[in-house]
Amino acid sequence: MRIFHSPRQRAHAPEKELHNGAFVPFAEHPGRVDAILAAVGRTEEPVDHGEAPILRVHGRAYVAFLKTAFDEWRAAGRPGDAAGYVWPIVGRRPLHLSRIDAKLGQYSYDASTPIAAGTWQATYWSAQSALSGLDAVLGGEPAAFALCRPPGHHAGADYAGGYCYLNAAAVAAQAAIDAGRKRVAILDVDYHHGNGTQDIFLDRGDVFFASIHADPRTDYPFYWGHADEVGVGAGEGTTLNLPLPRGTGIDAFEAGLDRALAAIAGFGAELIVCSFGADTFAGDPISFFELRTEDYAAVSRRIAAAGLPTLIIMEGGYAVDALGANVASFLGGF
Ligand code: SP5
Ligand code: ZN
Repeated sequence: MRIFHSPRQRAHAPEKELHNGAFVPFAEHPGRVDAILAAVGRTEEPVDHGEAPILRVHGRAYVAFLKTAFDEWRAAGRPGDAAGYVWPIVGRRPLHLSRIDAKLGQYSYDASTPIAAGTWQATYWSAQSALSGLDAVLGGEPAAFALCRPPGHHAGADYAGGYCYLNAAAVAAQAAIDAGRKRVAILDVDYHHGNGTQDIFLDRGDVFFASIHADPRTDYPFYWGHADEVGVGAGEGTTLNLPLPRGTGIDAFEAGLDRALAAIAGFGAELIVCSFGADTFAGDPISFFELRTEDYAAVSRRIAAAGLPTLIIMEGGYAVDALGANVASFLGGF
């Protein structure tokens, strides 16, 4: 399988995140990619598709913020990486904010997504890896893997969160539509709900979003991913949320997967973009599902059996010692 990744994605390396009341080492670190690269072997440098496909999904003001936030933070005399401390609750109408702290609140929703010196470069090339993977799949490959990092599925059109800045899966799905595909499905099998992806396509009838994830009553991102979120307007019925309880193992996970795949088939998708997180692993330090390394091959065989061209996008997975084997197992099922 062709695998796309740029070393420029390493530039993103925040030091700390706020977690359960304390600053702790940043869990989404470059060592994750090292572990995956050691297991999967040869990768290809993505082609630069420019900013246009990113701006099909993300707002211009948000993109401008991502580019300058770190410099603005340092210009304000702040140490470390840029992170917010105040968030709007009364609606996020466009405001001409000038202070960096105000902008961080406007364009993010949590305190675990700091912007570091290399964040823009890394998230830009992560999106380019997804776009190059899409090119491979549109060109006839049955499947391709975009080794995205930072991940993307928590990022919305104009917000960062959950270690995510640009939404690579959404950028690729939109690019597939723009390349002439009529119906695209995004299948999100990360432990966490892909709230950013859902928000981006919530009112769209041409992009189906299906997600299997930890029940948001107990798990991040809490405010999205409940079973009653089914889409709005032209997108009503093209969002499917399948929350599962902590402790879920492969049998219940596969039952959810089969429901998602049946819905995707019923929708008539021509292509699947799969947001893949290995944080469903039993040994994941921040998650509570019970999948084993060999289960990932079983999951991906079921996805491959749908018979649709599939672009795999790397999302979460924090058990670094097992991450390479888990990703290799998943790719092997294709
Ligand atoms: C892409 C993805 O999997 N994002 C997950 C974001 C979850 N954020 C909330 C939990 C943060 C836990 N941080 C723990 C750090 C331990 N060193
Ligand atoms: Zn996750």
